[in-house]
Amino acid sequence: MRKRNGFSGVQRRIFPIFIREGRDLQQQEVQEEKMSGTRRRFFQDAAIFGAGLLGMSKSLEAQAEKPMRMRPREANHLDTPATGAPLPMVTPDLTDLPHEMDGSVKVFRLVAEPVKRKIAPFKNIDAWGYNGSCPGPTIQVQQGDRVRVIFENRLPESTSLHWHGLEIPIGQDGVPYISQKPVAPGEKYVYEFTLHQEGTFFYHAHSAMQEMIGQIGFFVAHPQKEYKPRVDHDYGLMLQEWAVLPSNTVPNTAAMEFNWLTFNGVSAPMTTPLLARLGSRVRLRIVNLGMDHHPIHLHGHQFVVTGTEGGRAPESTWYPMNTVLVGVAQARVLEFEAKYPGAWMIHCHLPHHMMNSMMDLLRDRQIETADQTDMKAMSQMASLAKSVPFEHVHHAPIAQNAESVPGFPQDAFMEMGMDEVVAKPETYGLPKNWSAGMMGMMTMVRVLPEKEYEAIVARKKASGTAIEHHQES
Ligand SMILES: [Cu+2]
Repeated sequence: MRKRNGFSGVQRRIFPIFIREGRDLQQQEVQEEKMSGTRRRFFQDAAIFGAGLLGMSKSLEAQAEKPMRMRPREANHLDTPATGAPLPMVTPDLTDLPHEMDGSVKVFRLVAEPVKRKIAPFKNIDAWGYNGSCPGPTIQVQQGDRVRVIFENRLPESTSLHWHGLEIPIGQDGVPYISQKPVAPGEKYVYEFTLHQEGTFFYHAHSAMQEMIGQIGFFVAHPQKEYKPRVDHDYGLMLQEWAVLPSNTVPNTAAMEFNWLTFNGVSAPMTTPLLARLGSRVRLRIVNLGMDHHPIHLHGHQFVVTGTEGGRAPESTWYPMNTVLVGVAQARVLEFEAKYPGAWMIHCHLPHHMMNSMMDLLRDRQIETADQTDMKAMSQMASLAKSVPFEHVHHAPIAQNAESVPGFPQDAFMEMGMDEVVAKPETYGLPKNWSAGMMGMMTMVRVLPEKEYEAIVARKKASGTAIEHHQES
């Protein structure tokens, strides 16, 4: 087994002290033995999972006897970048901003403008963003690049662009009145700088209310020298929160109570699952710009934080975690080995961030938390289903005497399946009613054995949803 893909690599990261200091080899061997036991079990699980999900278990059993084989530079990207080129980050539910070259300068065109965003199948909001997108399109460059951003303001008020975390000349810092004149509606402004850093950054308007109505986007600087260990998948998630009153579309940017929580501008179950090939190494970059700090939790796998908004962190600072607090204006970069097959949740663990606004859905038909009967609730759900795209109105079982129990209902009646309306290649093969378990600031990483992974990639290709990157050739 090649070290890069094998568990010896994982082991190096899990037990760095034994290995780095070259001592206690016996203990290392014990761990190695434990690992191979884990590996056996994990292949058995893989075979069972494969058989259950898509009925493609034949070659999996054979695979279980062989070491995993990884393609070089495989990725969530269908077109593998040329050797030596950085693996681009994929920002699900958003696009990348293309660029053109002016000599050796990478030239981007960014337009600030109002954006209508569907954040759930039954909820549209009037946000502001860039180039028709909220958050704005992802900018990806490489450390050392000379970057020019031709910025145009099509908002009804003045704005500017701040490059969060970049060490660039003061004239490029984008703070109104301090480092530049505000860019008036209809005006253009050109930002240009050379990037000496690597890491996960972002751009945003440097005005509080504009930030809260959505004016932010990823700015990723890939390192000149590839990070070690290299990853097979690289994903970005932008955290935002919105206060939108029932029957309204305009977020209240002064509110402190948020009822819509989004990853990359959409609430679960509209968030597109992240795909990871079983045995691959996954990087996840998370940026937060809102009024709350979000503890982001990954199910089923431990990860290490390999970087912050300040760039790559030394390996000596990495330690196992499964929940990372992403504070406001911070970036946290996680990496993990996708070892266990399944659809594993990634979500903010603040309970109120794990749901969408029932108030907004139900409007005046809000289910009261007292004096409620199953039949009444179901009839409310049924009338709701006429105006919103639920495919099935039902709920998990409740006790016969439920209504006599103080506190009932809590989560009963909250489950609304809408598998069909949010279906896309990445949701293919998920269990029926999966969408009823997904709400708010939530997505999942689907760790898939080879054949299942390939089946979904084929569906993405067929549906034309394959993500294309604008790599220099
Ligand atoms: Cu949260």
